[in-house]
Amino acid sequence: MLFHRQRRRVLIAGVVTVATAALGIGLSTQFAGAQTTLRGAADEIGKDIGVAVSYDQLMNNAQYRNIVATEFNSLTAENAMKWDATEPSDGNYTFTQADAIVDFAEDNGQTVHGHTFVWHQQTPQWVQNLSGTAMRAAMVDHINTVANRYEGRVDSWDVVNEVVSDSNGAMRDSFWLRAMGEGYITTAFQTARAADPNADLYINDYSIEADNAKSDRIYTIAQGLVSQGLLDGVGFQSHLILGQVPSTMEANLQRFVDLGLKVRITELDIRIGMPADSSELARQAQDYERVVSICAELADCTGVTVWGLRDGDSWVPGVFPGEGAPLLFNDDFSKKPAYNSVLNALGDGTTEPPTSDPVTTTSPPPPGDGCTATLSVQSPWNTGATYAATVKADRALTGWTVTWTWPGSERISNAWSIQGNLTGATVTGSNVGYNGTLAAGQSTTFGFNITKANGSTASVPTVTCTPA
Ligand code: 9MR
Repeated sequence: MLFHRQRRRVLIAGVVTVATAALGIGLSTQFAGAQTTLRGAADEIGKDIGVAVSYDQLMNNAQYRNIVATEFNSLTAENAMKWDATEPSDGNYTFTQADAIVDFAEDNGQTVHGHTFVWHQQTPQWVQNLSGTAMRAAMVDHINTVANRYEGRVDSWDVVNEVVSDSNGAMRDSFWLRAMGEGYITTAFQTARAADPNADLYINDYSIEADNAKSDRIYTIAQGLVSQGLLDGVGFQSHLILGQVPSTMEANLQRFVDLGLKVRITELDIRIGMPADSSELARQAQDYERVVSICAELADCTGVTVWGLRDGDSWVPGVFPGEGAPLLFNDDFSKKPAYNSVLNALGDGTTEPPTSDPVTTTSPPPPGDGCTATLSVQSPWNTGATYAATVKADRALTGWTVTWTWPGSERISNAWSIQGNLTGATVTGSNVGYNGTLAAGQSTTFGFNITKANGSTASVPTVTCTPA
């Protein structure tokens, strides 16, 4: 694609302020050590760890807000961005709930994965009753209005959701298909692309985690959209059943990556027959670890979103009576075994030190200046770029400072996992609370976005790293 989205993670000082203007409630939480939060661990490996959030809980439950802000670096509205919530009647848009969630994400330095424009559920009857031509117009207006409103604030969108049926990979027989024919999918993507060229556009579905007839159909649709430059990623919802993580999941995701696409686990939950005993919870933890590891180890997997915070927040028991306990937190906000296994899969917030031969003793790391740091351009666009940076400790460190000078007019506009004097021609920044302590040989990361002269190349200055 021509444009790449700008990462909007704005954590500059390592302090998460759990507040939104809409909520009018402020609560500062010192960001815990990287080892102790999913967010810290995910940041270190450059992945999203997301959660689907409920507007009501975000409004009314301070503990919920606090955990959403400290444990996750990405949000999806579980319901607040769907058509019935944003345009309940023709042309009457209601953004109170969606705005509050996007504000919250912004206040807490989180990305937003938008869900969803075109779905056969939670779309009001007035849309379903329209003729093909009128339905097309309503779809275009809806996507334009919602995408424009959140342009620059929502990083990626599930443009269409669940367009393939469960029977043999046939297209879903939805009111969209009946009124508009299969072209409704292309129309949706063309509209979304034009409305927000910087957002990543996804096709999202369930039961496509394995290599099967349904994922084959998604693959064919994806090929067509890729050839038109309209698709950036595939969302694998991953509403899974205990013990049934598909054996082909990794290879299946890889074949979409091989099309040049990003992949993302968009709605992860793993349900258990109730009541869940401790061995089932342990098995669930293993299943979670496997799914998150698949994403952690696949460079083009952007991240994992869990579909709700606590077990009691989940949609599962309502739809599958007798099944439940599918998420990472208990209803009292205590962590389940699956929480710890997700943390493990994300690398525990630490980069593994090089493995040493258990028989021979290893010599201490060679003496150096203490640390080295490098910058790399992740995604450039005409007037800016996102950078990833790595700081590597040559010996045990309790903190670090990096400095460099931009050769031209490049300037940092926002940064994460680093603090200091960041916005001038000479940048001087230090670790934040959770990424200063490093063992010899260990690495950590920070990142930032820059603005630059239109069309210029994003330069890669040499960085000097000094231990604290
Ligand atoms: O979790 C959502 C639940 O609160 C809603 O009642 C339901 C309505 O259909 O949608 C649930 O989320 C779904 C998501 O939007 C699309 N994939 C399946 C999810 C679970 O049903």
